[in-house]
Amino acid sequence: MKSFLNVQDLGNLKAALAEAQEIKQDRFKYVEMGKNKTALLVFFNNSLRTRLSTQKAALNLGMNVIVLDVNAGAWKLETERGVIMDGDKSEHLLEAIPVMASYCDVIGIRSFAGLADREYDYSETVYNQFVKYSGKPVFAMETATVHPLQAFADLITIEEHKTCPRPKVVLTWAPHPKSLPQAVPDSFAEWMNAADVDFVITHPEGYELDPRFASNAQVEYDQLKAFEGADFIYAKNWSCPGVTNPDKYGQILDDYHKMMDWTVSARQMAVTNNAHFMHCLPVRRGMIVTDEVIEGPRSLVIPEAANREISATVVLKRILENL
Ligand code: AN0
Ligand code: CP
Repeated sequence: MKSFLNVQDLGNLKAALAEAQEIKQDRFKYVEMGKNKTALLVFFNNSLRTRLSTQKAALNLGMNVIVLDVNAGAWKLETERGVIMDGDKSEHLLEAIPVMASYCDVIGIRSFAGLADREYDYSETVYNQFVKYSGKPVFAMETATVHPLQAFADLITIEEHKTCPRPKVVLTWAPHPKSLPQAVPDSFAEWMNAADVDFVITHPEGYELDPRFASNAQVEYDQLKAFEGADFIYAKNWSCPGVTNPDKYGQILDDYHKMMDWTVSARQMAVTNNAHFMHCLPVRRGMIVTDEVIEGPRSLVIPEAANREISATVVLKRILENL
């Protein structure tokens, strides 16, 4: 594997899920594989889980790890070509990428959507420059439009907790005070469409996800109706993807105070099939979900986060196999 952005990069999903379980049984099984190989993890944005779980995954495989927080200690990087660099950015990605690549064998990138220019974000400008100019395998640790390590961990978690062959999985929008990227719901939708689940998306009008990720997934604008009989509820806020309303791209469409009936609470969970609650974290309690639901016996947020180590180990292993 030379690049990890989309579900297809992993090939057969059932085989990848089996490999995840093999690694979960013995996370150091392939500790010899990464000997004298170095993973560089580049963060343009904050992280708790991705930072720790990806480092742990690299250590499971016997790799060395270097972590760079671009905005805390490195030179501020210009990412657009052709600009006169007279602002606060001291170095261009076009030099920084080959330099960083010279010190490592694999590069992970966290670079969120700017949410100002849809075309810039949806063409994965920053990630693709790393692919083009590093000459090394590159994997997404949440880029402008995708978060595949999260979606893979989510799928592993659903596989572990499902009690029927084809569970009903509902992705629900929930309120948030700040504009957030669409990467998590984009990837979740893409991966659920590829998995053996009955998938429904629910959100207020105007938040339609890009069809390259949502594809033909069923959209139900009535949240309570969508929740009926669900086995898994996956909550997430996202800003306007600008599909039906390009001028609103990256914006919050209605003041969150008016949207608080979308907060996942016992009221909606009551119509589900005793559904598990999922969220990628970090989560704002009282906005996305009530304390009662996230602390309740059906909440999977902690095992879900723990599975990030497993998804990252499988992905790094696949990359190492092809170095
Ligand atoms: C980010 C997002 O919504 O994309 C990261 C989630 C994993 N969340 C925040 O910025 C709060
Ligand atoms: N879920 C997730 O990616 O969390 P972090 O932003 O803390 O890495």
